[in-house]
Amino acid sequence: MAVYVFGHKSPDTDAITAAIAWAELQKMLGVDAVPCRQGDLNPETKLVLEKFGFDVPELRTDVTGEKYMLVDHSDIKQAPDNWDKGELLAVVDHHKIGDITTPSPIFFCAMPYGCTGTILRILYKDVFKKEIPANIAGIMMSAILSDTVLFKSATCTPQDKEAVEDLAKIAGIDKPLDWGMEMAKAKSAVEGVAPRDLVFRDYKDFNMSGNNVGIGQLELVSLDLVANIRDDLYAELEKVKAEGNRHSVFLMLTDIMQEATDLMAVTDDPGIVEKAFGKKLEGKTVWLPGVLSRKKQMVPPLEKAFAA
Ligand SMILES: [Mn+2]
Repeated sequence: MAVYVFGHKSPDTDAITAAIAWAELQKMLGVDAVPCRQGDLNPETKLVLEKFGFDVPELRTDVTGEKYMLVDHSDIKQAPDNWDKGELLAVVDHHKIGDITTPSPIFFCAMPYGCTGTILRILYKDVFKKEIPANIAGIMMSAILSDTVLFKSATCTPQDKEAVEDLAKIAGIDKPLDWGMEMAKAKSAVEGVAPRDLVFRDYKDFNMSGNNVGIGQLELVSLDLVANIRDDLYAELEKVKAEGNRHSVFLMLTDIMQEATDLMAVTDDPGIVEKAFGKKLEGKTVWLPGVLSRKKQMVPPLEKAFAA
């Protein structure tokens, strides 16, 4: 029986490549693992799969009656539908532990590194003692460059840098940072994309002290790219908030060269922004220097503010 491997909803490069790389390792171990995606690929992920010669994983959104594994998340809100009506066999993740539970023991591996790809390299090498195929090394390396924003993110660890160095050799990539910059440019593509698709390009829902909170992120090589569509993005955030009965919807407009985020917020309580970040909204946004990471610099202060 097939075992389906899922990254989170609104997949990013790590969610997709980790599903492929973990499924490949499972196949080496004799499991009939099939990588899946829960949504459309962003332009960066498409570029990565093309470069290293992988097909787009099949679309699946429900695991009723299926055996499955999760990578890059363990939050119910980001997992496939009916997660509790299938059998979860494994989790490999680098986020805070989520709210998924199981009735039996499973393989559960969480490490606080910058990317699931970094953990997968350790699992290949040190736990299951398998060679990493060159093309798999290429997508894992790409995911680490993406998740750590070319090593600039607060989430980046020495293990991530070591992994990129090693994986680049296996993949035959001479200058991984040059490749990372090419990926960043692809990820910045906003022209001709509907505002709704931009909001959901890299979007996650959270439950914060009983409040539905959505946080999207656009990583851009320059904020000029969105200068003309800010009002459209804001209008879309208002819609998303109303549709999902959400308390707040945030969109991080992250300038990866300036290393800062202009945080756009639609919220029932504008005070929550000041509580979390010590700065008031000015109009639609608040400027947060040094903030690149949703996981480390957005979610924890917001959760604290909501809990207070
Ligand atoms: Mn990740």
